Amino acid sequence: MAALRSWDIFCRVIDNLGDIGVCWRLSAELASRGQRVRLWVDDPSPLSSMAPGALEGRWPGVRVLPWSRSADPSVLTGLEPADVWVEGFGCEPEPAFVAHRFGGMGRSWAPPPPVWINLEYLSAERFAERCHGLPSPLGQGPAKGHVRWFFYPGLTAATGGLLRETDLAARRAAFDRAAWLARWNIRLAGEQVVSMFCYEPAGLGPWMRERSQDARPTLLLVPSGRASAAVRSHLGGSARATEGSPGRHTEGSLSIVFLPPLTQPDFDHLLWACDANFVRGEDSLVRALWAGKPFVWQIYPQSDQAHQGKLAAMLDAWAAPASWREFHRAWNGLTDGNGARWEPDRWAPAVESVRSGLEAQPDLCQRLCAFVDRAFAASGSGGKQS
Ligand code: TRH
Repeated sequence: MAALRSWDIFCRVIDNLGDIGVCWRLSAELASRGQRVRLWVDDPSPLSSMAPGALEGRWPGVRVLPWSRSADPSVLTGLEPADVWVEGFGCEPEPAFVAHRFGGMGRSWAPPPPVWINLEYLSAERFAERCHGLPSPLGQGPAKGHVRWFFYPGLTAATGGLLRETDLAARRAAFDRAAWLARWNIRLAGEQVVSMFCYEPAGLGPWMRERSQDARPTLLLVPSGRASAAVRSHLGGSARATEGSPGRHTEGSLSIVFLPPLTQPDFDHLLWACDANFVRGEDSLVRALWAGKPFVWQIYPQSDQAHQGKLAAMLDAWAAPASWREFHRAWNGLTDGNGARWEPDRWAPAVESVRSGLEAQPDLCQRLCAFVDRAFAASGSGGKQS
């Protein structure tokens, strides 16, 4: 049983939904386990659809605060010091925030320093195991001499694991697919149902064309935003129109339903309702793993091409069969697509094997709380527990 503590989680939104998606999921899950969380974020707007009520202070255990206030002296003066700091993806808390906490160290009334964690990006590359849990001593600034710890999510026991809610398996088992689809006026008539959460993969148009000419009908469910714009750009006529044109758009055997912005739990429901899923970035990849349906991952592309090694390591970690691997390489623009076959049914056993292996491991929050407990024990301060 982990000690109950207070947490400051810092999030700067660089692009897309992943930064806030991960930081929110971590915040909400820690809170559901009794931890008290303040989430400092520079652009909280995606939370209005991802987690309704969070911005209005109606989320038990989590307070969402504007990033700018973390540098405001009048806010800092009255702020109860947190036991743990988690910065998402090296986002660096404001110098004023750090100075306020560490500047007074050594005074008789100073609280013990927080355990300061840098939560890194998910990767299956070797360095994640190598670097997970390493200290990074701060060489300058008001926190000079203190330590920040690297915490790497990952797929193995030697990493920080993956975010997973304690009630996830039970919720998935109780999920009523027909009822969820009926919310979007969908009644199935034998189609394969596929979700499409992607950037702008070159293979999207050809894949849609193939499905439209396939003997097997496909129903494509498309969440709003970049994915929706990408799919629309391959459609003709009215469906090409902007976000918000409701109803089904049909091209041959392919029909498409565009969805509004979903809550995070509903994003899971989308993945559970489908026979196969296209996902992107990191958080939706993890959700696709938990959904346990055949999926294709579009990795976030990096200008230095570092994503290529990251994709290869992930495919290795899944022991992906050849056709799954080939489809991934094509979808991520690493091949011309010749030879990549859409065969989700053949990928299903591998996905199930990865999912069940990962579910047997402790989740990220368990590992993070245990890590923090050990860090406090080693420092001799114990931290303040509630
Ligand atoms: O949005 P992303 O592409 O985020 C990416 C990656 O995280 C990448 O590593 C990062 O560097 C880059 O942004 C800047 O994909 P990701 O990570 O899957 O995050 C999407 C989140 O949005 C996920 O938490 C699910 C959530 N979501 C909803 O809650 N409702 C929705 O309707 C949709 C479409 C997504």
